[in-house]
Amino acid sequence: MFGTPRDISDENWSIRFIILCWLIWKRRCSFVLASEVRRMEDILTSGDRVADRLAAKGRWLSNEPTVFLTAPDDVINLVEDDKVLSNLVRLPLGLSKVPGLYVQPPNERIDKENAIKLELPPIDLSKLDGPGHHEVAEQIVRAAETVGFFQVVNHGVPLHLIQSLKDTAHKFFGLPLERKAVYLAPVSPSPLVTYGTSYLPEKEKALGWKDYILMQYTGDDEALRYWPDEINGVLLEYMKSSIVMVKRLLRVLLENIGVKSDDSMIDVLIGKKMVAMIFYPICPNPDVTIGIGRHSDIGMLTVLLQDEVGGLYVKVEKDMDYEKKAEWIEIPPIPDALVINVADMLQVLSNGKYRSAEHAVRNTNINSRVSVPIFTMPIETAKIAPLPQVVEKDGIANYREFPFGDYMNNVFTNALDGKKSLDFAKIS
Ligand SMILES: O=C(O)CCC(=O)C(=O)O
Repeated sequence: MFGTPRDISDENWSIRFIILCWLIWKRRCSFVLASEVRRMEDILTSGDRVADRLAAKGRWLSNEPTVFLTAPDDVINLVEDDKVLSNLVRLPLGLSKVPGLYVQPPNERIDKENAIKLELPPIDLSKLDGPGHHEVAEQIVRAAETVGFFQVVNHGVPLHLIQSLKDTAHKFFGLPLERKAVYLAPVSPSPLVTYGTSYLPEKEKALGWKDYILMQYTGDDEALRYWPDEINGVLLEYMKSSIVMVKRLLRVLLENIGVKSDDSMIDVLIGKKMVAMIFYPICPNPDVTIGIGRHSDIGMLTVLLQDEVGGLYVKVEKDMDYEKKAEWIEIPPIPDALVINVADMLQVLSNGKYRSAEHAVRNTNINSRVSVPIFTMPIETAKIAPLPQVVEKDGIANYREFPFGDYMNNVFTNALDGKKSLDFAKIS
């Protein structure tokens, strides 16, 4: 029944042989993979011409989905296990299931069943300079005081520019990875430009399902020199005409709280600008991921260009009209409209009268989406505190005074967490 001693020894040899082959194969794989990763780390920290070197590694760094999908599971697991590396390498486009690092805890997801669409018509800014001024100003103020988000049309930003920007964004993110990887944070030729997926992967609970390129504006010359050539022209033009609109909106909002603003005041309040281009790839499991997690913007006003795909949601706060109806309000795309939202500094200056809205982006499994936000914010040395005219009226200041640079540093060293950023300034 048990066979002869000779038989047993034969069986032992074949089992040993199989185990030996398996061990050699496994050792070889882990050696290859570990060295790949070490070389990646070298590259990413070396400050070398990263593009050439990443290009040479196209086998699994390519953003060709099929190439990535043919990579051994171990490669995917390695990238999956390392948040920072995964953030730097690439979203695994084309996967049929999102890797674990992108799966959000249930309380961070956006449940579509728990959301309503904001059906308010967009505000027509062409009427702001005519007899309709009062009515339009009231619409802007009401929106800033309630949801903190509104959409505008006839805003003065040329429509051909908006279309061209969307096309440019799709083209840019469609470039081979090595062309974009030169802007990865550790190796970017300028601190003004950063490419990545999640903003602070080492601190976030799960990664965002997106890619972004973030550019600081410090002047035209620097923008033309350091922002990617493929996008700098159209982005600069878009930013400049958007800023004209931001100034008009800001004047209306300040006037409503009794503050007469002049050019020098506005220049301080929106003296710092950042522009991002964001790409949300099609997601196989949009119910468990998030494009950008819950956050409020840190500056004054944000101008957002979103394409026709949708996915932008505002969190309903306790005292909102929508409180009993839903947890989220969807801001649907409107052709030719731009989205405007109130950010933290405007909430502070208005002593809480204007609402910096907590918002997030949900992915879809139907289309990839692009958006282009322009963040306007005070210069870093500006001392921010509720404006005296509002404090006098309210009888109390709800926020302390601080330099904007300190606020910014605090936000940029912490993971996104809804409106927690404002705790830095609150007097409780
Ligand atoms: O992509 C969007 O619609 C929103 C982007 C956003 O919230 C941000 O970049 O802060």
